Amino acid sequence: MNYTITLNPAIDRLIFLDEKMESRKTNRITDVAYDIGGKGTHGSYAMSKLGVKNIALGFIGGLNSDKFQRILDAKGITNGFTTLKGQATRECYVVIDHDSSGTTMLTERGVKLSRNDVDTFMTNLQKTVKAKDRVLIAGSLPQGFSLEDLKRMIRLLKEIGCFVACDLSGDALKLAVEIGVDFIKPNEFEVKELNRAEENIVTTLQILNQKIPYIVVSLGKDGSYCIHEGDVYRVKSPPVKEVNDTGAGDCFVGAFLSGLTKNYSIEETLRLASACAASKVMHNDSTTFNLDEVSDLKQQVEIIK
Ligand code: TA6
Repeated sequence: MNYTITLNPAIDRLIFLDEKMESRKTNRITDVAYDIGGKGTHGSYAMSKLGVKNIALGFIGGLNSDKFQRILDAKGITNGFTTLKGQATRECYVVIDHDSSGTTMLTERGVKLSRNDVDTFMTNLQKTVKAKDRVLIAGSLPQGFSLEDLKRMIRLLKEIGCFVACDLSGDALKLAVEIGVDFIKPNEFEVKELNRAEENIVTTLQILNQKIPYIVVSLGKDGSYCIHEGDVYRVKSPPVKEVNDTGAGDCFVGAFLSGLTKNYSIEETLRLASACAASKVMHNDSTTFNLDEVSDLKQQVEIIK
């Protein structure tokens, strides 16, 4: 079974404007829509859409859990979130203007966990996952969940024998690298931060790859680098008309894990992930991609080894 863990999920409030947002101006909203937010939930959506069974885990606030659950159900995401009484799942505001010169995202802090919340989650996780399960830990850490807790969770999953994928940033990413997980997806700036000796990007990746079997470096519109078994792949995304890039990286990760689950070759996995992310960018919410578009876009992904 595959699992995603989104410790601090969100409801994305998509705010559409006809004109570019500007300060010192009344920016008129033309439409508002809602989608699921938080990186692991998006990974779950991508896997489900590609026919890969998975369960989304994490914490949600009880005050708006109906709204959150309705979106999960509409998106077909099987889940087992832990509900925190008296708290609300955060909202993330995504501003999308008509000519789509890139979205602006504003994120709330989210839920606050007690020691008991964290300990109960770890105990349940230990009872749920089995050796060889794939577990994606993605998104920011909520208040009350420390780096020590993250270390404990990754170690627990590794001891059980799970494949541990992490889409984390900052100190959480550094910790995942230090422990040695199975998959990371830093962006090019984060790779530079991981690279204390200041070698070039390929050398850095080759060093990291001795510990981490799958590394994808996202380059936004320009595609990605992937390193696996010492081989470096430069992946160029197909050109598409961008409507909303929110969630494209998360979609890539979910599709990448789907490819691995289906035992695709690394090239086929990268082709699938890149095409799903490109299709996602053409849609105006945070999750949606289209399978017909994906099969066309797959032909246009360029991979150089
Ligand atoms: O990557 C997009 C997204 O998942 C949004 O949907 C939004 O909810 C946000 O990222 C959350 O990111 P964070 O890093 O705060 O967990």
